[in-house]
Amino acid sequence: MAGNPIRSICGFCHTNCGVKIHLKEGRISRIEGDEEHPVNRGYICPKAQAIKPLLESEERLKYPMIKTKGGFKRVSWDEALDYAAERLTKIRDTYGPETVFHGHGAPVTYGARDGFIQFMGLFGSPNYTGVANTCFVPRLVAFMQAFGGRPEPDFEKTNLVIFWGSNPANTTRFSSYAAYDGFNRIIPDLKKRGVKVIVIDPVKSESVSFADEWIRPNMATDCALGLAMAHTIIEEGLYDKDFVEKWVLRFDEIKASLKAMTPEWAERITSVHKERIRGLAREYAMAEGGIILDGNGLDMHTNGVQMVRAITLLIALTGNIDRPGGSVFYSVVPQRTLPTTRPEKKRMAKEEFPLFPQVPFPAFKEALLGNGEDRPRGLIVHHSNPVLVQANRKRTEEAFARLDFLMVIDVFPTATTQLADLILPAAADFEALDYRAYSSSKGGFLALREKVCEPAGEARSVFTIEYELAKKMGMEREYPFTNDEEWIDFVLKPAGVTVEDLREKGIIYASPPVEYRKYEREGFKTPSKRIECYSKRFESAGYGVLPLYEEPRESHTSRPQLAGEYPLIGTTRRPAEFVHTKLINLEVTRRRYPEPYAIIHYEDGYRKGINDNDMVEVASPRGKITVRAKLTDTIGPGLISIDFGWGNPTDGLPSVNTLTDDSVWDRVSGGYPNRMFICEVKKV
Ligand SMILES: Nc1nc2c(c(=O)[nH]1)N[C@H]1C(S)=C(S)[C@@H](COP(=O)(O)OP(=O)(O)OC[C@H]3O[C@@H](n4cnc5c(=O)[nH]c(N)nc54)[C@H](O)[C@@H]3O)O[C@H]1N2
Ligand SMILES: Nc1nc2c(c(=O)[nH]1)N[C@H]1C(S)=C(S)[C@@H](COP(=O)(O)OP(=O)(O)OC[C@H]3O[C@@H](n4cnc5c(=O)[nH]c(N)nc54)[C@H](O)[C@@H]3O)O[C@H]1N2
Ligand code: SF4
Ligand SMILES: [Mo]
Repeated sequence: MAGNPIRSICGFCHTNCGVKIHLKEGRISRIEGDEEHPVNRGYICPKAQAIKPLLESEERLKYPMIKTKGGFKRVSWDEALDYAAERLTKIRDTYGPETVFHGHGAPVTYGARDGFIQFMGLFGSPNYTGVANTCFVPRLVAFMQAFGGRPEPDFEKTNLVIFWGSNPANTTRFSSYAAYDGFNRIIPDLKKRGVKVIVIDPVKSESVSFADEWIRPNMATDCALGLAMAHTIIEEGLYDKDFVEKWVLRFDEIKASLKAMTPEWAERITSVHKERIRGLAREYAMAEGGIILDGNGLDMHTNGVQMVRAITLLIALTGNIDRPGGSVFYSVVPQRTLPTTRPEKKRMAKEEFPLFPQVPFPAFKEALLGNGEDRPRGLIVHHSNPVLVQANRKRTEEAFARLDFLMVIDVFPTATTQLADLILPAAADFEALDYRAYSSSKGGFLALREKVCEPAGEARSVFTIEYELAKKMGMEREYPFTNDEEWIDFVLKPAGVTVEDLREKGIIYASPPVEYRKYEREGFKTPSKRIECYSKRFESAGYGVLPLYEEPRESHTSRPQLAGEYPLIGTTRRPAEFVHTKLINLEVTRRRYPEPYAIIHYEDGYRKGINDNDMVEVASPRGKITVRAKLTDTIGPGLISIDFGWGNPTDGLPSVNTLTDDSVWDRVSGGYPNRMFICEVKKV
């Protein structure tokens, strides 16, 4: 660390904005956006003001703790790591290394992405699980099969933007990992250029405020909407014929399969008027460079992967792939991936979920609750809060109670650390070195998350914890790094950039600027080198060679016997003021957003005798929670939206995932329907 202010990057969300941290007498005095950082160009969102309160919070975990009969007991690092080594070794010797799992959270930082990954490889377990079933990876699976990669939106050159199941007004998630010279300028720039913005969302989200048009399909019916758009595009001859002929595999079969999927058919499923579906299809097909930005609203449904397959079809038919203004493949900074050693054992549930790159959480959870001899025995949770973020909190807790050993590495006490056998305190962002790679039209670049202060109490950086534990278990010789700086230097070797370089130069570009239509040179990265919306890989995995609309698996139609008792559909919301379960416990955030709300339409409120600000009980087949009602018209009658994030011991408020369903999931990705559950609400 050097200088004042210190240039670093915020890691609260995936946007990873550049920040300048001013110090006064060794303590943070002020935080501002870094105008030289291409992600934010000086802008920072209000959440960044939580950096100092988080680092200085009295609630932080400050030393290792072991669970005893009388509660948690403070221990030294030496005792803690001896204990972990002993428990993990015992599991390995008794049941095999593959019965120890790794549970990760959203990879908002690369520390979160890479922590304990090398450890797992050397320990001998291929079993990684975590939040991937709820976030991004269900969409990634559909994109990988179709195009061999996940494209980024080319906002700079586009002529039409469709935010489909995404709400960047709250989440700042305008891309997966790309930078656009200030994300806060994207919308104003689109407006200045007269580019139309459309939002497709069952809820009137905050992003509707800057949209020119809002399309409101019924929850989880987007696949039908997309297929009917594809039908229209083909029927009206609006597809890019030259492109399709050359690059889209089996167009004739695609065309035949879409024959019956008319806008009339889709209107009955989605409630979107047939002429609006036709209009939307025409606009997208004729935009000469249009973007569909798929969002997290599509992940947490039992038919989410099929929705995104329909979206890939629209992108393919219109040729909006890797061309100016469409969905493009920016270059990526080359990095080494961990672990460096792949265990021989096959990952669990690979046959059931052949297209998913890890063990989907439902497969892990059901195995844990089952009686198989090979069931999971140990879990290392790093940077995640699975008890609150996966469906059906109570059953997740029951499952975790069956683990022989649960080790949780976190910065605060959480609903998950409460169940742990061993809690290890982690250094937070700015207390340890980290880095980040971004894509952009000017090329892929790197930035350093510089350390600003010492970790709270005895907290340690994750790579220090990992290496020290590996040492205790005699695995250190195969470690390519022993601390944070060496980790970064190791993974950035292919880019030829070191921590020292980043300290000296700040932002470093390390891969080439955008090149459109790379497929003309090298084809797509699929087995056939062409676009595989018609997918033999999906078919051989048992899912249908082409996308098909499937009824959501927790709806009134699929559960008619429960429809009377639970006549409403519940969904969950992600407020802008915090990130998942993070920041909620801090006074700065609590002042702005004190508690979770149930957002209910005026009509439902009137019918049920509920007034604004009343406390209401929301019940689902899994359980009940009591929250405050907000009556609005941002949601349609029959739908109720509950804020997601609470439920930690530090807030003592209810978690919406007490209500969500873990008995059904997306067959491809294990996606739980966390955004859709049947429920009832009454005044308390
Ligand atoms: N402030 C803040 N920022 C964050 C996060 C956070 O928690 N807080 N989380 C980060 C993470 S991990 C992620 S994954 C991203 C997510 O960011 P986005 O991809 O922008 O997704 P969400 O904000 O979850 O918005 C999803 C929208 O989809 C809608 N939706 C729900 N079901 C359906 C459906 O069936 N069809 C359609 N069309 N829409 C549907 C919801 O009503 C919601 O408005 O945000 C990141 N940024
Ligand atoms: N109903 C419903 N469920 C959802 C969602 C939803 O919208 N609705 N969203 C889903 C999505 S998209 C996602 S990504 C997941 C999010 O799931 P998670 O990523 O598991 O959720 P977070 O709350 O971000 O948990 C991160 C944990 O890491 C800790 N932490 C913070 N900084 C550090 C650090 O530097 N080191 C370590 N070791 N720990 C740290 C935090 O204290 C927190 O406990 O939730 C999913 N679940
Ligand atoms: S929380 Fe705000 S400041 Fe931090 S990375 Fe996300 S958008 Fe940027
Ligand atoms: Mo996420």
